[in-house]
Amino acid sequence: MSVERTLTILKPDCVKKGLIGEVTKRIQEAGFRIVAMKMMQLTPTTAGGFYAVHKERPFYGELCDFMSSGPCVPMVLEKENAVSDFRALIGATNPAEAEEGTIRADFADSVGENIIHGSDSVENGQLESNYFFAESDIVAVKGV
Ligand code: 3AN
Repeated sequence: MSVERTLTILKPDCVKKGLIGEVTKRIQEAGFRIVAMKMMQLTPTTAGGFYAVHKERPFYGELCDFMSSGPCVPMVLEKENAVSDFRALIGATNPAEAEEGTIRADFADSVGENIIHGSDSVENGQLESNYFFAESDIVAVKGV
């Protein structure tokens, strides 16, 4: 297995519920290295650019409004097999279908407000990391 990068976003509902610490702890305890992170507020336009792939979907407007409704915390994570291991850690998009013990099963309210994002492929992990971070923002983290 090779070391991969994935992009996560602690979404506005995660921040509003005071769960930044709890969710970050789970991410680190699962062996992910945080190699970049920041807190920021997206605009509907920057949220829309990130989710451009969903532009034609009926929930796109709602998604952009939600993602720009408050601060969020994007992070770049590294780990062997990071992309699929992270998707397993967060659980299914719809929290009602997410496996017990996953982040979405434990904290998310609905498919629209589901606490956390995780890239769905290595290629998207890189593209999505580039959406929020310059390569010079990414640090080398060793020994954790
Ligand atoms: P995931 O984030 O699990 O990869 P995607 O890529 O299918 O899921 O969807 C991106 C985001 O769009 C989801 N995280 C969720 O916030 C929102 N979303 C997906 N499906 C729906 C839906 N049926 N209704 C409302 N929002 C949705």
